Amino acid sequence: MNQSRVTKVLRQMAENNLPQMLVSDPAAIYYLTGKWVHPGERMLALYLTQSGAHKLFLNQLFSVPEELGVEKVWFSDTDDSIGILSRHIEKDSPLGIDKNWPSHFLLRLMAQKGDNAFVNGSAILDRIRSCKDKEERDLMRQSSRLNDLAIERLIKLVPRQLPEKKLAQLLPGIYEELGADGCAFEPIVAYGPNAADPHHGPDNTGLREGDCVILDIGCKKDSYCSDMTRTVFYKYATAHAQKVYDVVLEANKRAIGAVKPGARFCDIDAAARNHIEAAGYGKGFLHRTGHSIGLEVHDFGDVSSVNTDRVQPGMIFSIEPCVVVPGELGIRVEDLVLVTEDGCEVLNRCDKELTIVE
Ligand SMILES: [Mn+2]
Repeated sequence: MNQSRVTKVLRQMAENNLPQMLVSDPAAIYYLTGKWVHPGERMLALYLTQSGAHKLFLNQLFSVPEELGVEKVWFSDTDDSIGILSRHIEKDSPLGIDKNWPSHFLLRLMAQKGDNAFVNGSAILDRIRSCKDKEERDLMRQSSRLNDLAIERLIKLVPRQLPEKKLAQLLPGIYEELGADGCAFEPIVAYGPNAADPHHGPDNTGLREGDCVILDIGCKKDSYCSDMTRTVFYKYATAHAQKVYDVVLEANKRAIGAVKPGARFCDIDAAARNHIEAAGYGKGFLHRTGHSIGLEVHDFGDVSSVNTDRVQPGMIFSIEPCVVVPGELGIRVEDLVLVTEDGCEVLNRCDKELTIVE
């Protein structure tokens, strides 16, 4: 167990009058124990209690180190896992539940422990995880460094004129050569009009001169995710494409310029969105400006017009304004930023000025 993280969680639980909590999200359990368990459909839960008698409930099929620093309660596939869990939960006392715990577990537990007040306990861990500690900041830097190197290699391969799918298929090999632990998500490779779909799945589309090329890629390194987008052009960029590119790049820079402790996420979103709207492309900015990232590509918290939370040092999130023009093109420029004491550190150093590859 990572004692300093567990202590932070217990302190926040106390402030929220929560004596006990079940953590079931594998990423949150990794965050607290340093061990990944991917239980599939089987039950997995870390029980945290102010009494200090924490317990990890897990199926015998999964192995964890002997010295995990927490008592283990094992069960088999034929045991009543919820019945075993419920015997360890304090009666008449509120219980925090993970927001993503499958309802078939929760409903059975509620039926057995009707006297407990069940509350969403995720906000506590989500907020603690949103501010990365020193170790995590270094891991996030390393992951983004590898992603910088990977996208530079991928951009060099664009002139081969491979279909989108074939170019995307080269990425896992690049990550492996660089020492990353694979893709953090399905890479997006989109040419020309396909780039107007923000989540375009790479297909057999071929590359034509004048196409924009969106590359939205991320790797994992030591469990931490990177995520970056660059849009380059093959052979030439039309005057309109250049204009749109300038608008998106400036929106990216303005949003990054707005990142500092105390700023609200919605203000950062506005810094990008207002610029794009003023340029007349507001309808083409289809999504929020960014999302938090860490152990998961989309961690809790986003850079959107409705998030009035204030930014704090240690938070890491993406800045990824876009403009799509259906039938013609899509432009997105995405960097990860780490909030510092007086501004932010941009984790991606790969060039983002308009690039034409030949
Ligand atoms: Mn992203």
